[in-house]
Amino acid sequence: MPRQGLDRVEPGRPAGGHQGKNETGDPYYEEMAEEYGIADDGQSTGAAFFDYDNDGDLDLYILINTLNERMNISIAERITNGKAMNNDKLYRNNGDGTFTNVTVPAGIQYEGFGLGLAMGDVNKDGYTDVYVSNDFITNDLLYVNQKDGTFKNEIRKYISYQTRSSMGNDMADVNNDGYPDMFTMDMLPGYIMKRYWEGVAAMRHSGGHPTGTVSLI
Ligand SMILES: [Ca+2]
Ligand SMILES: [Ca+2]
Ligand SMILES: [Ca+2]
Ligand SMILES: [Ca+2]
Repeated sequence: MPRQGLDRVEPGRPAGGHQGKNETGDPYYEEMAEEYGIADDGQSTGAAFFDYDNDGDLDLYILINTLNERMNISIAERITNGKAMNNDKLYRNNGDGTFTNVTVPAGIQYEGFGLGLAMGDVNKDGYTDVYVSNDFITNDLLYVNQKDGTFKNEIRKYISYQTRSSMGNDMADVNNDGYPDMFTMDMLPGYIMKRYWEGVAAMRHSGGHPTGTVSLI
């Protein structure tokens, strides 16, 4: 089985930006994103290397969170064609020291507000799936690997209840059944939102002067 890395294994050649050891015997690195074709200019909040096509080299998922005017809109049609400013990115490792942006053809097309990224094989089919927690522009995304180089957002099929304003997330198999379980932080769950709007109503009732405080934890 090939070793997972940015490069195919070649004897005597270090992988990725790893430059081997310096004169003092310590490993050292060189910034080589430009050479590899992954010097992405998006406003990213996270990234993960994972082998989505099971060919032995690591591909790259980049989580995007671009501040833009759509963040002031609470009701708006979601962009699901890959053209949103807040669309995440997927780069396929070509195995020759270069990457190709395969975001749209791979089905990574949902507008987001990405704050958390986790990888795991949620259906135990041998292909890694992707969980993205989004704050409020879109629901969270569960990109299930279709095993043909594409992903499909199947979160409604897998999860009956989602967070309102997701922050970070993680995956771990907490009950040792072989299936990764998911944990997502919600900044504004329903009961907090209720307190918030009660506070706003009280403020309006008093002529603009707050009658109490609303704590958003
Ligand atoms: Ca790969
Ligand atoms: Ca590859
Ligand atoms: Ca899977
Ligand atoms: Ca489990």
